Amino acid sequence: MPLREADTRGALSVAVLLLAIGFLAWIIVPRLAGSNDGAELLATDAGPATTQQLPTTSAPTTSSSSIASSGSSTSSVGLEAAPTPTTFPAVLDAAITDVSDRGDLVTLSMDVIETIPHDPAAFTQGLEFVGERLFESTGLVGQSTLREVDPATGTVIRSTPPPGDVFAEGVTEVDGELLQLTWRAEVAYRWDLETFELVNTHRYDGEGWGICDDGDRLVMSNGTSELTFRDRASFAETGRISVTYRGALLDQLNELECVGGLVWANVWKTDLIVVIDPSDGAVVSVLNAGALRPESTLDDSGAVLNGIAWDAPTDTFLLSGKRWPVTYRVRLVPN
Ligand SMILES: [Ca+2]
Repeated sequence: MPLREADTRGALSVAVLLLAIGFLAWIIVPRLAGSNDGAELLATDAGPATTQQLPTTSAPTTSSSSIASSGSSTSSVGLEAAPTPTTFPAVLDAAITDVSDRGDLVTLSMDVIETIPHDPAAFTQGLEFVGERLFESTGLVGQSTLREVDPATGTVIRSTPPPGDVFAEGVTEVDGELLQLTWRAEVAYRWDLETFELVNTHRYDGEGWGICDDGDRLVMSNGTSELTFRDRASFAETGRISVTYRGALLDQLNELECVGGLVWANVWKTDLIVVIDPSDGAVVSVLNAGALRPESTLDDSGAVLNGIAWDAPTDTFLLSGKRWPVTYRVRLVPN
């Protein structure tokens, strides 16, 4: 019967197909079960460097607490494992934890030689010595001030608010005047140092964060990786440079201090200070100042290290922070 012949042929076809599948399974399955090639290939594609670098970046040494408090550690692993590490904060984590691979970088240590009271309400944006006198700029809308502070006692000698509801930023001295930036108002105020009278204003584009005067030009930060150079009298931009750490852009540059032809910079929301060669923008030194963070500020995420003033006669630095109850005088030494 045609129907029975078709059924027989169909059954034979199914049997042949099952045999073929069984044969293939017999050949292939033992090979897969007995080899790690597949797993190794996957691991390679995923990047073995990731697994190798995890222990290094997730278990930093004694500096771990300060780095963790800066909030920079959690994202470091992924960035560190990327083929081209680029921006903050991974590169700075590397500066502290990977000392063996720091190249020409000089890490700094500090000796605290004096602890000075500091107004805990001061949201410090800039510190500047003029001779033996200390000046400070504080921020926040409605709380911004320009003030003179006794560097021995921390007592506020005098204080004045900038005009309007601006958020003040960094300050530096220029030929007997104090130049004070604002965050987003795009205006800089020039104050008479002796009278605290406003003598001039300058307009600029974008944000203002930190400023210092190297004697020939002003250096200004704006929270990016760029430093802008400006004319000391007109405030006109004369150039700019990108700041890099091992060739990677470094942003969040905040309060500045010009010392010895180099530019010192707080890196916002970290316990780190970097030293920049303004000729090429390269970071040449790093200081981890995490040990300075007052315990009473640990619950205040905005109370970060900020404020660098170099005291030339003693070659020491005053370092403080936003809403810190103390300012420290430190002497820095290369490791
Ligand atoms: Ca400064």
